[in-house]
Amino acid sequence: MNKITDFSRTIVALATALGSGSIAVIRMSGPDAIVIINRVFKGKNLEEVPANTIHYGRIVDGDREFDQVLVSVFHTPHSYTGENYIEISCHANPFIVDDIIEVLMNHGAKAARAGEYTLRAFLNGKLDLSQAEAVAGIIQAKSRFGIKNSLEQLNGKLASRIIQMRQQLIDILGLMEIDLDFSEEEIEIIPNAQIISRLHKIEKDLSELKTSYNFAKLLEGGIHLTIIGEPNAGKSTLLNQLLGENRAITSHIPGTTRDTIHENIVINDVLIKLVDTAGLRKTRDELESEGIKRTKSQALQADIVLLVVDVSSSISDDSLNLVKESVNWIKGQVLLVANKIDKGLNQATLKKLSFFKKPLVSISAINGEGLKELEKSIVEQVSAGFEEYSDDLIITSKRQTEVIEKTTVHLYDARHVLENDGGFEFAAVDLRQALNVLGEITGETVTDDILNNIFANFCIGK
Ligand SMILES: Nc1nc2c(ncn2[C@@H]2O[C@H](COP(=O)(O)OP(=O)(O)OP(=O)(O)O)[C@@H](O)[C@H]2O)c(=O)[nH]1
Ligand SMILES: [Mg+2]
Repeated sequence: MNKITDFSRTIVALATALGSGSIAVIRMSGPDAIVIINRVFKGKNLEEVPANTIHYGRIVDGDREFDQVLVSVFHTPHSYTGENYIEISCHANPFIVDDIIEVLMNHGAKAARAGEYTLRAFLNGKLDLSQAEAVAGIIQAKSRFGIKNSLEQLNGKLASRIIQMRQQLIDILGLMEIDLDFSEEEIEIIPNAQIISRLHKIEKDLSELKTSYNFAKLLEGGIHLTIIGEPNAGKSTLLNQLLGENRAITSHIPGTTRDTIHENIVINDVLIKLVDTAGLRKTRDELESEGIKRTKSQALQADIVLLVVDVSSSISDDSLNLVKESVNWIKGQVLLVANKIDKGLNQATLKKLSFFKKPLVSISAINGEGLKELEKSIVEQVSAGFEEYSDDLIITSKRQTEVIEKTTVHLYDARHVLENDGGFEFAAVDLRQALNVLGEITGETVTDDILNNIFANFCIGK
């Protein structure tokens, strides 16, 4: 018996969400899946039908009928789990689902644990560990971006990259071992420097993968975008325009917005968490001061800050200083937004703003002119931290990132040994560790504890 799943037992669970609906799917996998369903299925003899076929019939046990169903039949090894496997499509009523599962259990199936189908699929070599994680990733993704990444992982993109890197390590180790065999004879098979540079390259590839995780996290969690600027610059008008609704109060009176206003929008499938804030200026008003404190805190937390300036009128020295200071203390990306262009451009103001080296984004918050360009700039800012990637392979799991970190430490140690002329035999120890750890991504080298941890995060029926 395998320690983490008992392959001799047939497992059953609901695969679709619990609740009422038109159809629910119950899946059963294991050596007796077809025998068990056949005992309660009134219709064709399912033990005699060909694989990959669907059959209409009724689920009946004794004199009790439970539902009219469709049963899909798959034979080992050509199924999701690699075992004999059936799917029952029944009417989605929780009583019906419960009863059918109970009947199947009475006839020999046992309740599946969380992730047990995908675990079996992994153990039977139907998918590697990164693909198994991708299954959970697809289901849990909070954006289309997340789904796309997980789908690519399910297609084996990450796995093939990791296998390639491991092969490079195996090649290096092989050369080092040959070199050691010939060490008595003073024949150098591969120069130290060449191994060092090859290790460098692998470390760099791993580091890119690791950064991609931060990027994925940013996009999955949404981009925090804060609108700041002097009072009356048109921040609230801009928020309303981006939202397409009259959410925030706007007025010609400076200091209209006192508290922060939070709303979400989606641009190009990316969730943007918008925050409108109180205008920044020196004030004695206690309430306004509190508002300005909040503005600063929101701007500090933001991934992107829209710094709005009214470019239709002359900018005061105080306001200009405020803009300059903001650019210094903001940690995220800054977009300088030139507003109110419908009222004309004040050339002196534009000149004063030329200290800002990046192009301004010109808009009219009131009539929406330039909004599309602004949205485009926002999207460009989002992908700005991403330029260093030579391809679009993105890691979505924390576990995978940790494996990469551990691998990098071993590679660094190996390289360090070589750089200090420590000898191949010592570097090889670190390299073997790196190779071993890296294999945890695809599951080539993996312990039961790691597997239990991963699959415990799945839902029942996956
Ligand atoms: N002509 C013109 N007027 C604008 C534009 N954007 C905003 N306004 C006007 O400028 C005034 C101030 O706009 P708000 O959006 O309230 O400005 P704010 O930056 O939120 O101001 P505070 O909340 O006081 O910090 C209002 O009268 C708006 O109608 C614009 O693009 N063109
Ligand atoms: Mg406002």
